[in-house]
Amino acid sequence: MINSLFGSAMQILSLPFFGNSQGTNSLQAAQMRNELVLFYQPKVNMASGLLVGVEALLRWQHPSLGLLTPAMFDKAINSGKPVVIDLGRWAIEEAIKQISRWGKQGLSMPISVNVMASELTKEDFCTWLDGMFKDYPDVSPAFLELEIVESSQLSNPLLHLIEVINNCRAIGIKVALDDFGTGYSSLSYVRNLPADHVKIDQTFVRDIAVNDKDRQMVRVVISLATSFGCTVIAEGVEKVEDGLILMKLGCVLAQGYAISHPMKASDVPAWANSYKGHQEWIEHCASTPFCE
Ligand code: G
Ligand code: MN
Repeated sequence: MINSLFGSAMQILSLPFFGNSQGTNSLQAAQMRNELVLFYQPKVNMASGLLVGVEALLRWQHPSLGLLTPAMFDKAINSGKPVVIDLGRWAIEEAIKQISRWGKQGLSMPISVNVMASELTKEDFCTWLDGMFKDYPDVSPAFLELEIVESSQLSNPLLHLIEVINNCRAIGIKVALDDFGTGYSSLSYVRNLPADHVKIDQTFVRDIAVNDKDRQMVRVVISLATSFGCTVIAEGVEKVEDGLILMKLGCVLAQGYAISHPMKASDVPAWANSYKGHQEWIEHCASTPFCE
């Protein structure tokens, strides 16, 4: 198991040498060798055709295996144990730097970052985050969104988590509940955690055109989320048809291969300038009363 990346310098320095290490510390070693990068996947409003932001997704540019997604990390590390990726603070810092870089190029682009609930309650997250925004005064906290993935630690102190989220939202940071519907405590999360968005997990979206149960599930999640004042975004939208079904169910925000695969930071500005929306989605909305 990979423990916190933010352990003491001694821990980091005492890693078995970074070179070809195949041990449990390989992800840390990869991070030290600058092999970890963030790719960015657009999130759009299907009704208006507008780009609303990008999600930062972790990738490992492995020296021999090539570009790896987190699902492939296990194989690369080969430790026989599940890899716990708690690189939330590193990813947040990278995202803030990227918002700043894009801002200087004239691109205003909110970024959402995946963080485990357990990372938010560790050490003093709010003080650390405050420090980040002091270091990058050109970045508005409103451009950062935290996509919270449920922690598997049942002992996770819920009150502390709520306090951290409230503090983040008080300075303008947006909060999304990620992979919604898959975790053991999704229902209590949406009840207890103050959030702006709920992200419908891609496993419910994948077969939405053919699986009635998935469609009902999405319908219920939309109804639940909106009744708690959250906006819903669907991930894993692979076909234009899936987007039309989602819009009919009341979800206009989407992310997925039908829009774009995740891409390098340097490809985002050109993509953002050329994206005009999907005609079928825009036309569907134009002909539907009360479409957002
Ligand atoms: O739920 P989470 O945000 O962790 O999932 C993001 C992952 O899903 C990323 O690794 C991304 O590459 C992948 N992904 C994004 N869009 C799609 C899609 O439309 N289809 C599939 N199968 N995977 C996707
Ligand atoms: Mn996510």
